[in-house]
Amino acid sequence: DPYSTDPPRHPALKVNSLKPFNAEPPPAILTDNYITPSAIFFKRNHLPVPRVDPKTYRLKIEGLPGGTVSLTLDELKSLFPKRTVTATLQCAGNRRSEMNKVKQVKGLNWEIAAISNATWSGASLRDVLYHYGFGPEVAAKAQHVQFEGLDMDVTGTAYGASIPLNKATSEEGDVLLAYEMNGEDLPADHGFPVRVIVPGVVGARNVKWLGKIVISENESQSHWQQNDYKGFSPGTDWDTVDFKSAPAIQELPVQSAITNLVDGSLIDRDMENINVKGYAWSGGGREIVRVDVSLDGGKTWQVAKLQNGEEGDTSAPSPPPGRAWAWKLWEITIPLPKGAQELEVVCKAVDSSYNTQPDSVAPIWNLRGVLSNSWHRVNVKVK
Ligand code: MTE
Ligand code: MO
Repeated sequence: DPYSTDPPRHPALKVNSLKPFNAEPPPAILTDNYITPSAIFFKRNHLPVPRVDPKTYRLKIEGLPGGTVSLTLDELKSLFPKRTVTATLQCAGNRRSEMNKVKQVKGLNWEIAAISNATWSGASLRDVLYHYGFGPEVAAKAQHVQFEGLDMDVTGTAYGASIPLNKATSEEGDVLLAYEMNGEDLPADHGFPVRVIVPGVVGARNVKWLGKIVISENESQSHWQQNDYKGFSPGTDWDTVDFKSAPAIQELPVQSAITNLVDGSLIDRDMENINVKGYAWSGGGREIVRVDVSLDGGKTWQVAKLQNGEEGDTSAPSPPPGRAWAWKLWEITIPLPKGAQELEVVCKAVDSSYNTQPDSVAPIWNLRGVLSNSWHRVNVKVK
């Protein structure tokens, strides 16, 4: 069994698939902390977890003028300043289960917690590339940076993905070769000893157990870059889909969800107020500027209070424009409407480009069930 060396996992996780391991935390605990504890951070593996010996680990870099670079873990840690970024990762399939209710899609049935937030520390990819000779001559010929994992399928094919060269090499891209998560060595499930963190970009490009970086004219040719993680029209089916016709997902659209209320649950009619909590995040470093909450399915709205650091921490600075990589948690207390027997609680977020979420799932339905970001709706009964 290639999965026999997978690490132990936290029992609170809701498992979507055991081999490979895919799991999300219960929504109610997801937003207990601004920084998600690593043990309950969602886990999305396509393959068995590779067990990498940090002493013999080498990170290879191809496509620079001096030929292939081979870096040890110690070199990565000692030659480059350690930088820390707080960044939210979200799987393209987060909230896929809501698409499944409209019409069956192909993929893991994620609910609302294939998203988590951590602090990541490591070397800046930009620093490393410039150190080994990246410059205008390389930039003139290349457009993409490919990443290859050390995890492999039975045919020996490794997980792979790529990002645009400019994201990888610009100062404002904040791309990390991370060796720490939440102040500790990366856990086995999250890419030990090194993973790439591409803030603002879909989880799939944040390659774990990083073995190789290739600066190239081409995108990664991997299945996951070419034939997966792309969006299509609701009218496209498996007989007509042409994966070459759509771009690979990079930056994700604006997202939010309610975490403290369960669909179909009861609330006591004697309660004065209802408290609604959740998360909100947008891709591409676009900051969440507002979250609207409705108790009547979207007829009337109120604005939630945003939190961009641990609760009670009023010193959390606003990120520089275009570099808001971390989610915001939000909360609102609303008087319980008199006489209401049922509430349709809804949230929607607005990002710094004034993008907002679509109101329903059907118009954004797609056969792979990705990019599911419609208004999050939870029905509760008042008794
Ligand atoms: N990297 C490797 N090497 N293998 C993988 O299966 N899964 C990707 C990405 N990086 C994956 C990978 C996907 S689809 C997501 S959503 C994120 O890792 C999940 O990261 P996490 O498990 O740390 O939450
Ligand atoms: Mo993913």
